[in-house]
Amino acid sequence: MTLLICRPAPGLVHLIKALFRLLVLARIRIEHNKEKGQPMLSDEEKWFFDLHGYLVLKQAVAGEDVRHMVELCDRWHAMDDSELPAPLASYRDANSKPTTPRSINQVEYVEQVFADLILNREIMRVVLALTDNCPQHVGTALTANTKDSDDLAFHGGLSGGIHNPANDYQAADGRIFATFLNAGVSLVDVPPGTGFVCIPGSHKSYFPRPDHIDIYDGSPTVDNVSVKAGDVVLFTEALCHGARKWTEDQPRRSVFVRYTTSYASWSPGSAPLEAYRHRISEELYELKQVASFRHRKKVVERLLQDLA
Ligand SMILES: O=C(O)CCC(=O)C(=O)O
Repeated sequence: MTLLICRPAPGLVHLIKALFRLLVLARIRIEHNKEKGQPMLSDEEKWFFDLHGYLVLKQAVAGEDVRHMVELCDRWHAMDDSELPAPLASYRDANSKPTTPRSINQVEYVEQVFADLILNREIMRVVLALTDNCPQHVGTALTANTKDSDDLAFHGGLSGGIHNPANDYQAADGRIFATFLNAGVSLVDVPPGTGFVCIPGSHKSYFPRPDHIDIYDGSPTVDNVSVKAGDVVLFTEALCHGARKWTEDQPRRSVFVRYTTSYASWSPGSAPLEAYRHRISEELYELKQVASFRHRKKVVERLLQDLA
């Protein structure tokens, strides 16, 4: 009688065996991917990123989240700095330089949608690969450009000499390694002729850029990347880049999410805000921390398992 109760049905045994086989296969795949070092990027993505210094991740952010972020962007950008809920703060005082595009930072401590954006699966897939699985989140800037905003001149770009390890770029042994990345998330459609521009390949150039080359030059020297709402332009900050003047009636709303390697950081002081720690998840708190290059963060382990 007891035996009859304990013996599992043959169908169940098959199911358990099949599940076990799946688990073993998944484990093998993770190990295999770890060995290859950069499992998360396709060969074509590696080729494109190495050649140009950026990737476009199409529709990486859900429409519902984009709409929510636009709403928050409009609400907060209509406020003076003194009225913003803590710990929101403008990068530069909007009153003293009114034509500088205004960026509002620390948004992830106030609204979950920005915390989710930092850990967005598609963005993290690329960030993990490029930082050799040692990322640190160092900042999130919710930015609005209007027709009255200044354009942003070219900055970044390499020209020979010693590479600063805090903003380095290397490609070798089938891998890419970059220590400072910016995921430019567009919350609106950006028509050609305006928005993000860069000099493709300038993240590994040897010769200095001639003085007359500027953000309004055309192809093939300058790439003007037109994107749709929900697309992400993920670039190495070693790339020479800038932004053309905005030409549309409705503001350009973007979120710039910045990541570095956890040990060679462009902004070593940008650790999590301890006073607001309770507002973010343990995973995000960990992602914001400095760590040794030998240390594998738990959040990275979890993401690698999810992505495998
Ligand atoms: O507005 C843009 O697309 C460029 C932003 C930029 O240059 C930066 O975040 O470093």
